[in-house]
Amino acid sequence: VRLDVELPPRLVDASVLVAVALALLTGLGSLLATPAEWWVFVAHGAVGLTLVVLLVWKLRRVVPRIRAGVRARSPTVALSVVLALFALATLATGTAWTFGLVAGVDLAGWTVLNLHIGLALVTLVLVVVHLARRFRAPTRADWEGRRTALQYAGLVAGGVLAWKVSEAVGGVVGDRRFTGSRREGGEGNDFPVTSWMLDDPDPVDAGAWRLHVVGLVDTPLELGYGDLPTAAGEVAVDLPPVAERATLDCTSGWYAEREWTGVRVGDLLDAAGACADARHVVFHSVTGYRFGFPIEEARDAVLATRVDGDVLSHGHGFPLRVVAPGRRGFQWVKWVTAVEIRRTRDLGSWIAIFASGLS
Ligand SMILES: Nc1nc2c(c(=O)[nH]1)N[C@H]1C(S)=C(S)[C@@H](COP(=O)(O)O)O[C@H]1N2
Ligand SMILES: [Mo]
Repeated sequence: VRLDVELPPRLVDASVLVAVALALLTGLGSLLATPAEWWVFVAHGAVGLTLVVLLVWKLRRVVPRIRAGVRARSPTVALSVVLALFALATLATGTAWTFGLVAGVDLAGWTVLNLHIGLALVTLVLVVVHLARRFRAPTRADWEGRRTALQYAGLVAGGVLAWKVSEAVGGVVGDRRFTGSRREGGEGNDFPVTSWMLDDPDPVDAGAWRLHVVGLVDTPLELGYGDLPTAAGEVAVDLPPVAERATLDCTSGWYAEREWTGVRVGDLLDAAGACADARHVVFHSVTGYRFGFPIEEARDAVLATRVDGDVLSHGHGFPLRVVAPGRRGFQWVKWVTAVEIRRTRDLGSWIAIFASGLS
């Protein structure tokens, strides 16, 4: 009895295309997702592992044709070979990371997870070129096999199951969080400093430093370091100290749970008197880096001066950094100098986080 689990060729190809699109969307989504959106990570893993099966089917079918094409020095086939190599490298790095096999590997400051993202983006470009040259839509006959629905169900179930197994293995081997990030132990300032290459300011002089609270407020504020509440419990006017345990989770694949102390952004907004039509709060760094949140969420964020009771080190954003529980690390702006209250969302932040430090 032949076990007919394999889909017809054109359905395999169409499924690869759908899976690649889903992998891209969930992969990009995973860089933004909050804990409530945990399913984005599950979907990314399951889609990736499903792609492994689809590609095995596809490669088994096309290898003879590729051999012939290589002998004939066909440029289309050469491109296909390069695409296959990048696709396999993307899947291999993603899988190896998931299973905790390459957690400690350091590629000149980059993790294997960063490499996975880079390979995925190159693969995507190659896929688009490949499609433009070779795409054939599935025909109606391809869909009419009696088993098609069953085959798809099996494929998806297999992907989810494989992801579950990888969760268990990765959790044990690598102390992995649901985002795929691995735990950095230690305490206080003892965790990696992660800044964009060019976002490397001189240490900030606390005496000269000012925090500006500006925009849609009744009274713009200008605070010095001494105006901020300290962990010792001194209370500046209207700004009680707050302490909050929160997890900094960097998209390069590590996380650190710490206790952060400082001032709640909501208290700062109340001190300045945020206007009724204020909707967004943007945090500006001395480097030009900036990021913002909807005002209700921003109110719950903390501007921290200390981590586990120790004054923030320069690398971690002294004198003041954003602590945004539930948000990924890149949104935890360091070396904050201004809090801007606005009516509209700040799309320019998406440019600033890549371009800051260039100037
Ligand atoms: N001004 C500024 N803030 C920044 C960054 C940066 O490059 N510049 N990097 C972000 C990224 S990607 C992460 S993961 C966290 C890392 O914080 P850490 O260096 O204290 O670990 O800071 C974020 N805040
Ligand atoms: Mo990060």
